[in-house]
Amino acid sequence: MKKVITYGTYDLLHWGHVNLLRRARELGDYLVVALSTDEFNWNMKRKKCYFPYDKRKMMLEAIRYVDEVIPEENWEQKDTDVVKHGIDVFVMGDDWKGKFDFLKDKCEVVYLPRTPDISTTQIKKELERRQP
Ligand code: C2G
Repeated sequence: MKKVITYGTYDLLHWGHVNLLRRARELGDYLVVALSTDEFNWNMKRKKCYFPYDKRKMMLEAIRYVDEVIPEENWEQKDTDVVKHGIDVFVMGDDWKGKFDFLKDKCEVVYLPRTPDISTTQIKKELERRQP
């Protein structure tokens, strides 16, 4: 079984996320998503999630392309994750291009083109703009 892993916040889930998950899953037979915890998002990414971890996890688990969701608690866990979970392919959107090449000695590293014209930041800004 060819196992794929990808990481992310996946807050305000949108079609750009689903597009990434679909293509990631197509690279193997099993997709693990390492989902950033609320603490990691705030402490390390200065991102305050709209939805808490358990809701973001539940939504990801409902996506047909996703086989397993694990917590992403720090930047350093990727090395151990790919070994612990027997990962063959590490996938991220190409906004991260080159950032995870250090994993190439453990697994294939693939950066997929981001889906244009959609992002969580864009959704939040558009909602603010529509406020009366
Ligand atoms: N993505 C995409 N197209 C978009 C928006 C996002 O392909 N329009 C991809 C990103 O490139 C990423 C994934 O969807 O691979 C999840 O995006 P985020 O939730 O924004 O992830 P991020 O906050 O970048 O966290 O350790 C890595 C980090 O956890 C990644």
